[in-house]
Amino acid sequence: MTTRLRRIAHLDMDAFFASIELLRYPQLKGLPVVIGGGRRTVDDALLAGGPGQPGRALRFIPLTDFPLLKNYVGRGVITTATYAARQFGVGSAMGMMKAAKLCPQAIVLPVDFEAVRKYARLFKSTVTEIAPLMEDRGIDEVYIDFTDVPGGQRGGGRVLARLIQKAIFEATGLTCSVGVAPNKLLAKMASEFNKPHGISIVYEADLQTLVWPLKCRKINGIGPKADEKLARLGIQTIGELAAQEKAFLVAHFGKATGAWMHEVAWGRDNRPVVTESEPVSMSRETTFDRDLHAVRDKAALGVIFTGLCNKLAEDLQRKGYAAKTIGIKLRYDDFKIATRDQTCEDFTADGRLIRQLAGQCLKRVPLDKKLRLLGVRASGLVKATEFEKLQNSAQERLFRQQALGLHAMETIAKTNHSSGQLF
Ligand code: DCP
Ligand code: MG
Repeated sequence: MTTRLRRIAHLDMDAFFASIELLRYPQLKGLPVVIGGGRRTVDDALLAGGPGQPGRALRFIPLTDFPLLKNYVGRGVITTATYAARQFGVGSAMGMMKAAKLCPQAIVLPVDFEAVRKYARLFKSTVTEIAPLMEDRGIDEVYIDFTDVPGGQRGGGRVLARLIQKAIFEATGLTCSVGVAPNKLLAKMASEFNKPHGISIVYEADLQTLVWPLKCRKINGIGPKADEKLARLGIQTIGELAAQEKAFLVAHFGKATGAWMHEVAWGRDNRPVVTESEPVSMSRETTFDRDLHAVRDKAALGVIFTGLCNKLAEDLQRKGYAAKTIGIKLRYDDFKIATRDQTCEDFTADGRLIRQLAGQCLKRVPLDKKLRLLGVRASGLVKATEFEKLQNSAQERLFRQQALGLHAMETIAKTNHSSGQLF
């Protein structure tokens, strides 16, 4: 039996925001296009078309109708550029006016954040369908643990990387680049080696030939400041960094950073691939414009309280969670804080039930002082899909729930009638 090597992939979409625009306007393929500038008004103008041609199909808009960089006036910066535009030296974070000098003929389009989010979700879900151990690293990049995935070892990870690239292209029409290496640090560097639409495989033994010639700045974590300081010390490349004594780096950069620099220069990194962390709790709170009193401002407080509970329920539903525990937080006019919570029999994302439980919490705190702040919190969260599975699989549970629901309503009804109680 062959031993499994640790194989970690870093996947990064190619010219992400720009490639998304090319899906919308395929006639721009191969041309220099930069993304930046104002809102989607440019786009609306394109869509509207000239007189007598309202709402032209986007793919038929003639090239001459697209705005050019040379006509751009303003202080906007470029978020990204197609590879055709990059040949002119145009790229991310460059001022548009400066870029116009380098590539006046480039077409300028604004970012469509909604489309960006949609494609980001789509490519990430395509990855997890094939390789479930994925760490979300931002809008267009992820780490993937290939080690135990079928095909993850073949060709050092090349077979699986190719499969994922193909699946993403089929799902989105977009290309990406993948680096596969023994750890995240090296994988992140490797994904840039063959951009766009490339795959690079790096083994431990490649450190000297592939990694050491690179500039220190290529290490994820060495920013412009550290890089400048390294340069002042005569250290330009990762190889030169690796040649330094650890003690020397510690003396110049401090214990933690110095030791870390030494490790990364030698290609060592044990960080695990961390799959999406689940939120522990969600909350909504509000500070009042003026301090409110539980009895004298009862009506106003009641409205605010119900509003918070409904917003919290919406948050849970939108993000797909249900909560086991509902709590409240009060801040009094003397800035003292009181919290209480209540655990329910089942999970909930229902505004009315949250309001009932939070109301029960409120009965357990002193309400003689004025209040500055009121908050509602949901914790003990589960994914709503898990919750539904639980529900569907046990019919008796549902009956029990209904019975409890009725009981809860009775309790609420009783307390509503008792005097001196706020909720
Ligand atoms: N982005 C941004 N502002 C920046 C850099 C990037 O808004 N200063 C956005 C636009 C990019 C996206 O983030 O499309 C992803 O960033 P990348 O650095 O991965 O750049 P690209 O995906 O555009 O190009 P590459 O092919 O080099 O990955
Ligand atoms: Mg990218």
